[in-house]
Amino acid sequence: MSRDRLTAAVAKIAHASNPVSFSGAGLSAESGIATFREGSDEDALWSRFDPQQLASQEGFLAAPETVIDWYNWRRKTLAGAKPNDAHVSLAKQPGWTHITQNVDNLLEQALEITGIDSSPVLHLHGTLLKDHCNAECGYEELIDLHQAPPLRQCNCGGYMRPSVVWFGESLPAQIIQSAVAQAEKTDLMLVVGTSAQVYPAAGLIEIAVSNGAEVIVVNTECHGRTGARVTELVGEAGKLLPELFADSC
Ligand code: BJW
Repeated sequence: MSRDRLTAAVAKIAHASNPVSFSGAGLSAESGIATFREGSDEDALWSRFDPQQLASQEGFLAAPETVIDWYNWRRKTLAGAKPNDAHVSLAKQPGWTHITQNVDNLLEQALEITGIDSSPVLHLHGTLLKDHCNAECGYEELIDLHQAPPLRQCNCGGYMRPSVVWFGESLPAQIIQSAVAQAEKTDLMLVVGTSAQVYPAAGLIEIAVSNGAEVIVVNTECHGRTGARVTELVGEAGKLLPELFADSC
């Protein structure tokens, strides 16, 4: 990666007045959390399981126990995970809004560690830290990641399920509305570790670009996103984010 590009990105961050981060699974990869779509990576969740089947209402109704076991396997990994240098770098920046597709709480943990926990984190795809009733009776429970319960029924008879957003389900209305509003008014969006294939989340980048924002993309793979205001930095988030923010505080 060219030093000039990194220098240009550092300058863009320094000049931003209303910066936003938009992250995906790659942000947590260096914490040992598997990403979703990297087929060659033996840790990629979906190289071993069919995501469309597991992360959908149809998949859950067809094989509820398999789906819950899959989520509990992921919860166990998350229970032992710690924020990495990328989370910590983001968390150290005052005045940022964080929009994430991730269902882990590693960015919040980093915000707690750094003491800058007033920065909002908008979780577009929900959280692994909670379950709710799939029959939509409104019942929900916090989950201990170390001891996630097996498949069980709610008092109303419906199955309990993770409070994440599956394919074909709507994103939480207030969260996506806030995220769209942030994407419309930001002057700098830092896009970290996402393949940007899942909508409507990925559309936030297009919203920011079309509203004149500078966009910095940090990813281990080159996504070839082009445009006068787009800077692509290829490399690991845990290495690049500390470099990007080195001079800012
Ligand atoms: C690193 C790195 C390192 C690695 N450093 N980088 C418009 C067009 C087409 C389709 C649709 C559309 N609108 C809606 C759809 C349908 C669908 C969709 O988008 N499908 C596409 C797959 C085509 N969307 C939906 O269904 C959404 N709902 C919806 O739109 O509701 C309205 C509606 C209702 C009914 C009918 C129609 C519309 C819901 C989407 C929910 C997504 N849920 C999941 C699962 C969450 C629960 C769980 O965790 O199990 O969210 S899917 C999965 O993908 C997860 C992620 O948040 C999401 C995004 O993945 P992400 O984060 O980008 O991960 P990867 O693995 O793809 O990428 C990782 C990247 O990191 C890679 O690029 C690496 O290179 C990089 N990387 N290590 C930096 N160290």
